[in-house]
Amino acid sequence: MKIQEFMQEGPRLKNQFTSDLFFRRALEFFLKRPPGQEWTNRLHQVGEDASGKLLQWANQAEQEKPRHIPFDPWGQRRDDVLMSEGWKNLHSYAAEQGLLSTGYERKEGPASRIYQMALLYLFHPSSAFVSCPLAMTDGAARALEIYGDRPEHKEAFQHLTSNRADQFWTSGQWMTEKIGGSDVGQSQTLAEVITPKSAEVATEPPRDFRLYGTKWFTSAITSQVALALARVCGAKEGGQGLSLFLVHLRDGKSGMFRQIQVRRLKDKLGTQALPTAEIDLLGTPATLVGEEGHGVRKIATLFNISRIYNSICSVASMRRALVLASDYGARRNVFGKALAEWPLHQVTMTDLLTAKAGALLFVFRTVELWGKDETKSATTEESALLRLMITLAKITTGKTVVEVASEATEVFGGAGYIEDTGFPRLLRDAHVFPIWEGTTNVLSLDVLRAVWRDTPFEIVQKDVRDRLQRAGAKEWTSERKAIEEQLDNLSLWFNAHSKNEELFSANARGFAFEVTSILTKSLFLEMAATGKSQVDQDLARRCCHSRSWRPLTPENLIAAKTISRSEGEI
Ligand code: MFK
Repeated sequence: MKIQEFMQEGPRLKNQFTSDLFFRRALEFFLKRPPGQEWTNRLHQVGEDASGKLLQWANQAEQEKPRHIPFDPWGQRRDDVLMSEGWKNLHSYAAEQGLLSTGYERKEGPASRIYQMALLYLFHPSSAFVSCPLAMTDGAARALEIYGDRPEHKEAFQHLTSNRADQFWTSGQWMTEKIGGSDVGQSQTLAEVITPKSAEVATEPPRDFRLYGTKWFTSAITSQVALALARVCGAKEGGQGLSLFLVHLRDGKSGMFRQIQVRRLKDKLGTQALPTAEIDLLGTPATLVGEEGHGVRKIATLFNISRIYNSICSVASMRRALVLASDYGARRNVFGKALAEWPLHQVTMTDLLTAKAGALLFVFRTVELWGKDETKSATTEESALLRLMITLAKITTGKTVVEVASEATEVFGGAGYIEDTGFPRLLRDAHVFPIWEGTTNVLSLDVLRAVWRDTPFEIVQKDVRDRLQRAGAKEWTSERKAIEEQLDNLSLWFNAHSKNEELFSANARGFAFEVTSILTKSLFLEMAATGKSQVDQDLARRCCHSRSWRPLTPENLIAAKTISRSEGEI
């Protein structure tokens, strides 16, 4: 007797642009019209490649991990970092498809960043984290555009924003040191001035330095340039005493590092195709970018852009996890019917898809403001809102992607736990998002800094109320009321407690999620009320009536102190 062997079909990936109807409607919502034909073709192409050749290159990059060769056979220091062809192809593709240049050509005016981030959204999940060097490159380009004042800064800017693979450079961001990545103001790297020739002394302050110190997390060590923080010898302590420097990593002729030694590549939980290194700066030549000082403020330009990338890539990873899980749900037969037909699975997926859709709206709203701000078409309130929303987007999407990746992996049962299905990698990679460019708690404290200094809470209130007004149709009255009530409760809490630093900071995470929730609901509502899609209406109803936050009271805080300090007792 021949037993017919059961074969489970794996999930399949279709064109990632054409099949993502919610994303397409969201783009129209923010662009206020469908993308033109030329853009539709570009997005279609990247969507197609994301399920084809990009995926193959990414798999190659993951299999042939970066290798550090510290010495040549004769003992001479080399510090070569060998990368796979797949990785290099992904770099070239990113340049040629305008993943960077679109943001700087600004052909679409304020909407240019929306188009650029749409490309990133499609590219990232099949990019083996080439998206990480792109994030830093974009941030560095913007910092050089604002602060760069030397011919070499302008030249680097041209390369960083080029759409020609043979001209395109990437940039590192050298910030984190052994003392950690959070308290940047404690950075210990020193910048020693290179004594200028006597003729220059009288005319301008010194610009050429040598850097000495250790940078502890330098992703993309294969980049051509990096922006680094260092303290000019004798400058004051803290973030204001730091300055921003441009480093050209390699000697133009020999291709060797310029007074840089790679200690080792990091052995990371995920993002293993990405060459993240520990490096020693041993008198590395560097030029000062802008005036001396205010390094943290200057590098904030860079890390804010990386945080936007982080948020877009988080949502893109959620999409990848969920589109695979959805496809699999239709193929997988269990207890007599398709997995997708089981009510509990449907509810589980609905929660995840709603979370992903909300996150997508929130980050693209952030991107909309970013594009307006950069092209000087934002109002003062919009620029202030952007400052807060970048941090909120990073906090909330970084947390959500971990949950979504974990749940989506579970949809596959034991298969999701097997390495070559790709799910373990997706899960490991997801964990970088809440850490890369600032942890959840550090950024939650940044939310306090934002509402105290830069984004008065009234700006959030006004943005929500304006949006609710635009979603004014009668059939949405109960959703509007639900959002208004949530906003009123939060406003009351904010007015009562925002000056109590200890209580506010203990509640910072909950507060960040609550503000994000309210803004997201208002976006869902406007999109549903002004559009025609039944799915969007269902999503809006589900999201708008979801539960809201319960802040910690002073009594809870006292209990939290006791519990958290119990030193192993619990
Ligand atoms: C895919 C990758 C895989 C590789 C693995 C990665 C593993 C992770 C490796 C890392 O370490 S990533 C780096 C993570 N670190 C960060 O992202 C930094 C986190 N810390 C913060 O964000 C702190 O809030 C901050 C360092 C900014 C606090 O520093 P300070 O010196 O206490 O800030 P301060 O005095 O409040 O602000 C200094 C200036 O910066 C002010 O401007 P002024 O100089 O004009 O007064 C602020 O307005 C400005 N500023 C601070 N935060 C800002 C900002 N401006 C805009 N946006 C912000 N968010």
